[in-house]
Amino acid sequence: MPEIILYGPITAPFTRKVEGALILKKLPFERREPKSPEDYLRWSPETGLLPVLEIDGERTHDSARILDELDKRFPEVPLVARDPKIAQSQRRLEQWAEAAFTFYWIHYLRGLVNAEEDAPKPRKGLREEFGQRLDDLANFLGGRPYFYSDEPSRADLAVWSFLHGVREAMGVELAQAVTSRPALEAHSARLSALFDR
Ligand SMILES: N[C@@H](CCC(=O)N[C@@H](CS)C(=O)NCC(=O)O)C(=O)O
Repeated sequence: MPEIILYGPITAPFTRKVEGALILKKLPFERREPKSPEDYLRWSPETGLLPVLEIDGERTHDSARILDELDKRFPEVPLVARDPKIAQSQRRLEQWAEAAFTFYWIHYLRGLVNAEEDAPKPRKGLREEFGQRLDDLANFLGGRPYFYSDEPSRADLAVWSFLHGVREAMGVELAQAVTSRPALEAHSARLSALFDR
C-alpha cells in the first residue's frame, strides 16, 4: 500500500475535493491540518497554497493536478467517465464551478472583512447572480444523479465540496439558496453520504 498524506485544511473545498477522490478510490490516507500560516509555505513552497498530496514521498500541489495524478497512479475508480466526450464535459464543469464559486466566496469574505470599515461596497446583484449560478448547476444536472453520468466524477466532487462549504460557512441565507433547490439538495445529500466521515 502506498503511503499517502493529504496536507490541507478540511474547511477548504479544494481539500475536501481531494479527500473525496481518495475515498472514492478507497485509498487509505492521513490528513495533516495546517496550524499556522507557515505550514502553507513549508508544505507548499511553490505556491503557498494547499492542498498538497504526498504519495510515497512525492508531492503534488493543486487539486486538479492531484486528481490527474491519482487517476494516473490508481486508475480504479476513475474520476471521469470513460467516454471522452462526457469526461470533457465533467472537466469543464469542474473548472467552471471552481472559478465561479471562488469568485463568490472571495466577495463574501471581503464583505465580512469590510463590513465595519469605510470600504468600497461589493457591486450590486452578486447574491442574485449566485442564485442564477445555482440554477445553472441544477439545469446541468437535469434528472441524473450525477453530472452527465450515473457515476460520480471530479465534477461532482468540485461542486459538492463548494456547496458543502457554502452551507457550513456562508450564513443561513446563502445556505438556503442551496437547500431551496431540490435537485442540488438531493445531489449534495447523495455526495455527503459517500464522502462525509
Ligand atoms: N487551485 C488551487 C487553489 C488552492 C487554494 O486556493 N487554497 C487556499 C485554501 S482554500 C489556500 O491555500 N490559501 C492560502 C493562501 O492564499 O495563502 C487548488 O485547486 O488546489
